[in-house]
Amino acid sequence: MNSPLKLYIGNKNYSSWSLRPWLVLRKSELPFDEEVILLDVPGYKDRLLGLSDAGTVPVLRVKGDHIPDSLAICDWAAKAVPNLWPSDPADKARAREIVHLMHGGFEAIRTHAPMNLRRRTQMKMHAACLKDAAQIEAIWEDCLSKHDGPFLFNQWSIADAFYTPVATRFESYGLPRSPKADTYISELLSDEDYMDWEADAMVEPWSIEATDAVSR
Ligand SMILES: N[C@@H](CCC(=O)N[C@@H](CS)C(=O)NCC(=O)O)C(=O)O
Repeated sequence: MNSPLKLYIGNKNYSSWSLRPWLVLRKSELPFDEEVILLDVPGYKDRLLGLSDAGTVPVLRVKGDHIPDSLAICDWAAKAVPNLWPSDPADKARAREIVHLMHGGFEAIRTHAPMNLRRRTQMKMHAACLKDAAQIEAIWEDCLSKHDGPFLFNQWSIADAFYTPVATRFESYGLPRSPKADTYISELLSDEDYMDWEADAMVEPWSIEATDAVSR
């Protein structure tokens, strides 16, 4: 039987916004179907606009409704299932703050180090990208220093989902990181749900040349 939930996502190798709510739905243990909509192929935008006015993935179909936007989908899941946000009110506030920072900012790391799970390079990175990476590392260090770990607020939360695609960028582009940040990155990238996504990404036959060619 089809699930009442269906998550439309972009190519798993490249779509960082899709990875975030996909991880959250996995952690929620709500059953859901998924469909990859290939990005940057002829007609892809019309397909996306057929799902939502935003014309982007991810989109979650809940029965007849379509919810676009990674954060809106995560919030929908957090209403359906407890503990996706930290339970401590101050932790929840900080988690929301750093999720909003990621959702609306860090433009340079997104532009100069786009998610590309198959990529490994040691190229010289743009200064603005390194600045974003250092700011992200400072956020991680701050949260990890106030909690026992292994995640930003002890238990896995939506905040960790939002920073998992960033952890992949540290790996793909060899971004410098402190030992504490390195341990956190390893934790995120050895998560079994993330590894399922990554395994699919590794065997996807499609590539987006413009993203593969990103250089400094
Ligand atoms: N703010 C949106 C951003 C979504 C987004 O930009 N998704 C990209 C894929 S990672 C997309 O659909 N791009 C298609 C396009 O720009 O035409 C979210 O959080 O979901």
